[in-house]
Amino acid sequence: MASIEERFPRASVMGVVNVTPDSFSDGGVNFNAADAIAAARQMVDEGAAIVDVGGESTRPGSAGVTLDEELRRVVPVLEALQGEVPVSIDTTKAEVARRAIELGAELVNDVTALRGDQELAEVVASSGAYLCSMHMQGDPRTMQLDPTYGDVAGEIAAFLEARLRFAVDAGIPEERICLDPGFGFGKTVEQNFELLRRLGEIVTLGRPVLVGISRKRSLGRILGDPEATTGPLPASIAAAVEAYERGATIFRVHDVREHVEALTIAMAVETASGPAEPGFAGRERAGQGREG
Ligand code: HH2
Repeated sequence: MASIEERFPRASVMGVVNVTPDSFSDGGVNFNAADAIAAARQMVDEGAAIVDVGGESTRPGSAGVTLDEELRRVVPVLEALQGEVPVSIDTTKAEVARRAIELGAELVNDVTALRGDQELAEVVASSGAYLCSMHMQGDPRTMQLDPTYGDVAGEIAAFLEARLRFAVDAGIPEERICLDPGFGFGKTVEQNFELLRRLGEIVTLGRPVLVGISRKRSLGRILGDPEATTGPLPASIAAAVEAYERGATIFRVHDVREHVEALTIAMAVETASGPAEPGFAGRERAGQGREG
């Protein structure tokens, strides 16, 4: 079975498909299953290596949804995409992950880093799915009230290393795990930017790093709106390219085509040999030429 770095070479884009009425930047846009399915197909055509389907918002202040409601939202989408679009499931619930894997999901994206549902580690371990293990201080309801760190990058690196060990001890092979510092999950604007600047300290843990900074509110706040709840696309792209330059591998984004284009340029600069072969699964289909 392919390691996560073989399956998702640097840089790979993960498109966000929120089947929710209340996500922080696109709540309601893909709440209807038909819209979510169409959005997922389009993301792959635009070069996404995988789409991350989620039925529960984790925005600051959110309270969560029941298991039945989450399944009701994501199952029809997963059924339609099965065998056609590579899917990751963004869930903290073992039962949702189990159903999603049955329906073809290859990656479980758990924002609790296996600290929530006690059954989730076993579901991932026994299925052979990939795992994204993310840092969060507190929980979505309260995480932005007063996030506090002595050394933000150092503490998050130590946390992710410990959660990696936990996952491996639970039977999930290390080569199937990627790590995510969790931009916006219990972090102030300053902490998010320090974390981005020092992302190399997470990369040195030796696992692929996934970043989800697309549209996050810190971007809007740096631009001068102290009440911003989202950030604009150019700011998202700049942050993604900064993360790429510090070694990030997988980019969880809402605007796939624009990020694929920006990251293709960043990759071409790094390799000095034109766009690298791996990474953007849909590049050929999206008709992006390789000459000139
Ligand atoms: N961010 C969100 C949700 N899931 N997963 C990972 N691994 N990393 C992230 O940064 C991340 C995530 C929040 O973004 P979004 O899904 O657009 O919003 P919401 O949680 O409100 O649905």
